Amino acid sequence: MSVPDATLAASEPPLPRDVSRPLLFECAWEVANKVGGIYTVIKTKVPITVSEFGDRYCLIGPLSYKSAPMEVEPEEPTDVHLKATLEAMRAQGAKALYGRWLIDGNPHVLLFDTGSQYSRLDEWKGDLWNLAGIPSPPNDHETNESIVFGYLVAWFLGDYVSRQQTTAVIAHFHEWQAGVAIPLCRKRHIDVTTVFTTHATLLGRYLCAGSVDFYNNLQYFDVDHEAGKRGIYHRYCIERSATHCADVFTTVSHITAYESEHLLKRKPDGVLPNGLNVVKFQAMHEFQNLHSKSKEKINEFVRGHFYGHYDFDLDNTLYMFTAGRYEYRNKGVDMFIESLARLNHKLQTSGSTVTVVAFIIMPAATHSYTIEALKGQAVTKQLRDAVTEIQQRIGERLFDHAARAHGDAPTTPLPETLLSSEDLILLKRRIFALKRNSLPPVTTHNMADDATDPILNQIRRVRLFNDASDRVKIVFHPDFLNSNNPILGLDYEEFVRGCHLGVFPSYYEPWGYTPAECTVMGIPSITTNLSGFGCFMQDLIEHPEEEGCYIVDRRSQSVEESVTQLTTDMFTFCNKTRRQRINQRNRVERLSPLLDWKNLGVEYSKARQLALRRAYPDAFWQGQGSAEWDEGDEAVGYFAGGGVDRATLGSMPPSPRLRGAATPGDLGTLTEKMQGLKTSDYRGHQWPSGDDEEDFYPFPLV
Ligand code: G6P
Ligand code: 1S3
Repeated sequence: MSVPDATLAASEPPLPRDVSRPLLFECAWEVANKVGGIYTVIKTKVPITVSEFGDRYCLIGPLSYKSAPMEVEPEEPTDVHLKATLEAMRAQGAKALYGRWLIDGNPHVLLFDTGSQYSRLDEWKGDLWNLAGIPSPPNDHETNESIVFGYLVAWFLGDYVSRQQTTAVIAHFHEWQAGVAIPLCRKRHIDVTTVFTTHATLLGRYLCAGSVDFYNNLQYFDVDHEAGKRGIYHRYCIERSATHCADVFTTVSHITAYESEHLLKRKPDGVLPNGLNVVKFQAMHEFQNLHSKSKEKINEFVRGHFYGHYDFDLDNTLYMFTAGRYEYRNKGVDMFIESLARLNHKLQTSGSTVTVVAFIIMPAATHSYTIEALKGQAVTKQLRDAVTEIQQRIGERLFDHAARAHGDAPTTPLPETLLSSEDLILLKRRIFALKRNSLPPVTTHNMADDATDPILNQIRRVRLFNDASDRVKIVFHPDFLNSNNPILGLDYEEFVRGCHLGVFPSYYEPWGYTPAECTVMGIPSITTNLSGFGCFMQDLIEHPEEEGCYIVDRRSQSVEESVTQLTTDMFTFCNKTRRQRINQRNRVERLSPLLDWKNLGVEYSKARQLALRRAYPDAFWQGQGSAEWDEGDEAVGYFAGGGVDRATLGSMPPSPRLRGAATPGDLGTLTEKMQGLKTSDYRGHQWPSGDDEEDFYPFPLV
């Protein structure tokens, strides 16, 4: 079959498109389809994008018949051209769901059923090879999905702009899975302007997961060879072609910009840091109350999990956690566990009375909950029920005794008249059930691969087995959290609020939503200067650690030194008083405006404006477009930046000292300014530049 819209798309529009009120299609595999971090980016960004584009905004994603009914309310398109395009596509068998995504902002959403066009897979694979030289092996399901999805999106865009010829269209794509449409738009001359945002690079993720000194050697990698060796050459080709064919190429942090320049061979036009929807409570202390309430739920779990060995004081116990995609080395779990072992030693030798319970929340393949973990919750529940029952009976006896008090009868009841022998027997039975011969388990689930699981093996290596003498206890929960779970029954947000410290010592982390989420909930966190978020905070705040945002240097010191720094940071935290912890939470929470889409959304606006200028330069010369855009001067308007509202960063407790030029315009770094940067000028660090490039491959191949 010839590509349905190829001829239509190639025809020239009769008049220049209006760039002042463009339409925006934002396309990602995670639109209405939760897989990982990109879902959070897209979903939380919707309100700010809707406030800018209103009905001119539509998201495009894959159609999952399982999740769509919960996520989307079907609707007839009001845009006649869009309606006609979908009808034309349907007539050729392409199925799609159009409607409103049921999230904050209620945007239009268009979901394509890739299954409806699998019959064209081979033909499209051949076309992709002929058109862009991108190969595709037969059995890579994820790539096949991406190809069918990409062809459907390009088909849609091509047909749509052949009907709607008056208004400029921006198509913004996220990550390689949505990238196939970009070279198609370019090769077919589809009259849209494209932005490609990468949230990581394929090769970066793979290389870092191995034992390579990644950051010191980025400029030396033979990218094709490395991709081929890992069996991802075809995916890499899609990613690289999307990067190069897009009008504007962006990423989420400077560290990933540096990585992209070397691995994808294009310097990004700008950095679009990830934001969040920051919810401000009416009462300042409300988030502190939420901490207390959520902590009580975690206390409840801990009482059950450590039954029989619950010999520590919960009032003097701190909850630390790490969470995220199970990437053992990339997310720094190796370093976290090693540092916990050292922290344990430090707390023991310093005679500290503090207990730390460290949670690792990372989904892995499991069979079920362990019997021990379930039993722990059951026996403590039985104990609580028994105590409630006895309490009730004591209350009744006490009332009875008081009601019958008269004359010379003693007003104070004897204890044995209140607590009957039956009560005592019940209590003893429940206490007896709490006895156990084994230590509290380090994991809540039966792992599918217990013997080779890297987290369990590291715990075994450092011997953190929840012994009574251990001041640091470990709970590995290899599943997502959910308030309906029988064990640790809390939603993720509730869990984070109840903890004291998030620890994310990542080695590979383009952005890092986990510490950002901690910050907006007022929970201190530790991250690294190899994470986009860590570098971002370090750039903006003079002394991030004083604000409860600890940043471990994993860039300029040895692994041993980084582990020592992480251990010291955790130990310092353990020595804080409750008052100091409360203060620190207040200070952390005050940083949240820095992460609010209300401030960071402007970076996306800038990228879109640049895309319009690149695709329709004449429109800007003719005085069209945003009034803020002066001829030839991209530094005016959006680029000037609005400035973070420092008033909201407040006066009490002491406001964080921001570095001088902290405006949204400075947060992201931009386009032409970015192009002028030398490699070594990326924010956050002095990176090795190509200047001192040596002609050898200086580390072992893995
Ligand atoms: C919040 C509550 C306080 C509580 C404190 C516990 O700030 O408002 O009432 O005492 O949390 O803090 P901690 O760090 O000990 O969990
Ligand atoms: C990626 O998800 P990940 O955890 O695989 O995208 C996220 C959103 O941009 C980002 O926060 C994260 O660092 C990346 O790694």
